[in-house]
Amino acid sequence: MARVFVGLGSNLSGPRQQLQSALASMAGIPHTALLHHSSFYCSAPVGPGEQPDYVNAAAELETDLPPLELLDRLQAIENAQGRERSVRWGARTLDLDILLFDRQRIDEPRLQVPHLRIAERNFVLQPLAELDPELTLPSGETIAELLQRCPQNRLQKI
Ligand code: A4P
Ligand code: MG
Repeated sequence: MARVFVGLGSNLSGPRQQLQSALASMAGIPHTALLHHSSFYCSAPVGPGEQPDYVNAAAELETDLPPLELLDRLQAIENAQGRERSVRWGARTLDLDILLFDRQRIDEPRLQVPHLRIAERNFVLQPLAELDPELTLPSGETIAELLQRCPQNRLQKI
């Protein structure tokens, strides 16, 4: 089974409830187990224009699904929770990103892993560090090391 980390984010329509629902749905993905999730964090929005604060978290899964099938399942959950894709980095009810898939590097049109912006975002790294600070990227860097170098945007555990 592959060990996978998924980032969760929402800043519309009851963000905490959106994350709770997403976790419940992720627990039902076939051939997959939801092992742990981090605390929820309130974070300053990164992106265009005025938008509400985000709630972010990370989850640890084990799966027998290939990466693109897992992506399909996660996108189905986003869609079921009313996700509309209009503005890149714009406000959203739910964003589920595959952050790490074992120590694989994946570079396909629909899927790049590790997630390309993982190292710039404390709202991704802090929840991951809570799950496993020793977690290592394919580059050999640990989450704790990345976190030390990352911009410290406003982030607060809820
Ligand atoms: N895609 C490629 N790689 C992946 C991956 N590793 N995981 C593709 C998931 N999807 C991946 O994503 C666009 C396409 O990326 C998908 O169709 C998939 O095939 P999307 O979710 O439709 O669009 P997006 O999320 O607006 O784009 P993107 O580039 O994924 O945005 P990010 O980088 O996820 O940023 N500020 C705070 N505080 N907290 C946040 O959570 N999130 C974003 C979104 C911006 N600002 C934020 C937050
Ligand atoms: Mg996304």
